[in-house]
Amino acid sequence: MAKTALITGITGQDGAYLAHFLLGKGYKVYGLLARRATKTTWRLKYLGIEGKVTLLEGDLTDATSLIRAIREANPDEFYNLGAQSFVATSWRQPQLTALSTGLGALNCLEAIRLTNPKIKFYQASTSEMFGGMPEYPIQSETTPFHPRSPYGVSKLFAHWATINYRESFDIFGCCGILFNHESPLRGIEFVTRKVTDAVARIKLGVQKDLHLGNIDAKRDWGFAGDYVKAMWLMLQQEKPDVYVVATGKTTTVRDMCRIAFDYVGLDYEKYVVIDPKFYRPAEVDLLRGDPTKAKNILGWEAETDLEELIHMMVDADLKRVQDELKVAR
Ligand code: NDP
Ligand code: GDR
Repeated sequence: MAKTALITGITGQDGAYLAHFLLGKGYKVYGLLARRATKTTWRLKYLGIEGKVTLLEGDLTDATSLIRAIREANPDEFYNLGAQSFVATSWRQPQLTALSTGLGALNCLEAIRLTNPKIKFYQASTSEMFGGMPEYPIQSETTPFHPRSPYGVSKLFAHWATINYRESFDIFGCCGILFNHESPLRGIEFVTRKVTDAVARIKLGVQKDLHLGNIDAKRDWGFAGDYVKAMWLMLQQEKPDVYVVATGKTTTVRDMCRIAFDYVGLDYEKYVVIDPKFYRPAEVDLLRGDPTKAKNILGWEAETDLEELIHMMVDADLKRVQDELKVAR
């Protein structure tokens, strides 16, 4: 019989890719839709699945809405991808971040416990929980945590809440410690998309330069389309567990810029302006994940390298900006 999934954060980058992936596997897909003044379903539209998923109004900070959503969807699997996910914002809105990113996960777990404890639960944990400390140049499932932002602290609460509900109530709770993953559907505030959008605009003559913060930070970047498969695989195992999902390679923001500008024949050094406005109160300097466990147990491996990913994003942004310019004419 076809399975049913409920996804929080379905309007975000990962939610849209995961919904697309699960529909392809024959799932009935429900998504939690937070009430906003303007429409938020553009990513579902982009992937051609807007009419193929059922959206239920609710918010992670309102546990009653989660209980209602579970009653209506009656899911086999629950993916908690919803969050205030932008690290920089978490210093400006720490309480909101703790409520949605941290307590929101606890609300999901409680809603599952009170309705149907057999529902399998996926928590979107993050490499930000490691904090990129120099003594741990490669991070695995056994690396100590040292979060460096209100976002990282909130995610660590959600991570341990998931493990605690497994140990306390036997909930099938899995945590994917995902390293940065990007796509043409990435929010414009994140550095890869900010760069690929700027490259497109500079190339097409509608932007002069690109203001960035710390371009010496190193990240392990993969493609979101590959990473959602790992989320699903975790819930198909016999036992719930924690897995690092990463490429195993790390690159500076500077070199990522170089790849993007080179692709359209421009020299990044002529356009990138270092702007202290984009520095963070505490930085995560180096992230590089060890995906050995995911490979050995889930049979999962990243399939898209950084160059391919950035080229895909620049191509998508060139098309978007060209379309914008056509409409404006
Ligand atoms: P996005 O920021 O693209 O999406 C976040 C989603 O959460 C959106 O659908 C948003 O809804 C929803 N949301 C925010 N607040 C609430 C709330 N209070 N109630 C209900 N829904 C809410 O994130 P990504 O898709 O990139 O990431 C998915 C998850 O994985 C997040 O939890 C993120 O922290 C985590 N993660 C992401 C990584 C990455 O590199 N992308 C790496 C590791 C972890 P709306 O559209 O209405 O704002
Ligand atoms: P991150 O992603 O904080 O790793 O969190 P982001 O793309 O925002 O930053 C990556 C690195 O780039 C540096 N940087 C800049 N970042 C942004 N956004 N804008 C700039 O102008 C800029 N200049 C330099 C940052 O300082 C940082 O070092 C993402 C999110 O998706 C989280 O939700 C997720 O948990 C982690 O990835 C893994």
